[in-house]
Amino acid sequence: MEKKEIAILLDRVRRENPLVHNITNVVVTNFTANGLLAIGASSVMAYAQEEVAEMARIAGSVVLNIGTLRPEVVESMLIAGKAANEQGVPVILDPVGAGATQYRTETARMLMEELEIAMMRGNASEIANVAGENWSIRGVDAGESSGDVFELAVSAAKKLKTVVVLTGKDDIITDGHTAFIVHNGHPMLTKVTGTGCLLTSVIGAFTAVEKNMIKAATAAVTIYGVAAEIVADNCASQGPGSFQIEFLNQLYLIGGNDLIEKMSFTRKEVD
Ligand code: ATP
Ligand code: TZP
Ligand code: MG
Ligand code: MG
Repeated sequence: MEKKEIAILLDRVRRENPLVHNITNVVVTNFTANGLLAIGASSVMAYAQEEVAEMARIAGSVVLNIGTLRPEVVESMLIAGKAANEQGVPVILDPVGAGATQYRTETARMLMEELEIAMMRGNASEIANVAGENWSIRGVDAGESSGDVFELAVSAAKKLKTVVVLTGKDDIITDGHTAFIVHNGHPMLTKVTGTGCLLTSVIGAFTAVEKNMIKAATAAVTIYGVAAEIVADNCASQGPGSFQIEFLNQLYLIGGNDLIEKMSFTRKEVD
């Protein structure tokens, strides 16, 4: 993937203004809606079983996020996911906290089984737990592990037959054969709740304008990471409150040579 292609995909998001249907958690709802608007997409949150199929059908993508799951919302996820699958609308899963409780792990696995999930985005623990490997997890945050995250992403993608986006210091995007490793990002992203969840929805926006899931995710993850780096470089106050606001501003402002110059990713063929 060329750096220029990433800038072109950002332009497409801004021109086409895709609608992302989010069934997400109560912590990140407002941040997700504002982040999607800032990058140039549109956002709707709809949860009622009476309307989710209709909403999913008119959306450019559907993002399912299990951060504060409840049985009736899980049912809505299945209805929305099936309607999206029938219509060819990509469905992205964020298995927030998978591995922390049995309910989360089983729900994430059930959604993977029942739906055609085009992509799953999570931290190493979440990906490992959905794929059936036992990594430590603390609540919704990644646990410590000495495991090889690249190997984990590749094996999870193969096993789950989906594109895996495993985030952390480096981000790995792979279908189990081709992989991109994105080096952009900043540790301040871990000091603001919902930056992972928003990233999953931003990826959703890119899947609405680019059918190649690896390209869509690599573009979204790279732009997101560069935006965080620019904020960390420019922001007068180094605290998380200012970072959160300036990050939204930067998702809106990012582009041009700055973006191209700061992008850093490598491609790796697995077999
Ligand atoms: P967690 O709850 O474990 O923080 P998450 O779902 O919030 O997980 P992250 O893995 O933190 O998701 O990814 C969110 C964003 O933060 C991504 O863009 C990722 O590249 C970035 N990120 C996470 N950790 C770091 C780090 N140590 N250095 C740079 N960027 C990071
Ligand atoms: N608790 C349930 S969902 C959630 C918390 C704190 C937000 C998690 O957001 P992220 O993006 O995974 O950090
Ligand atoms: Mg986080
Ligand atoms: Mg998360």
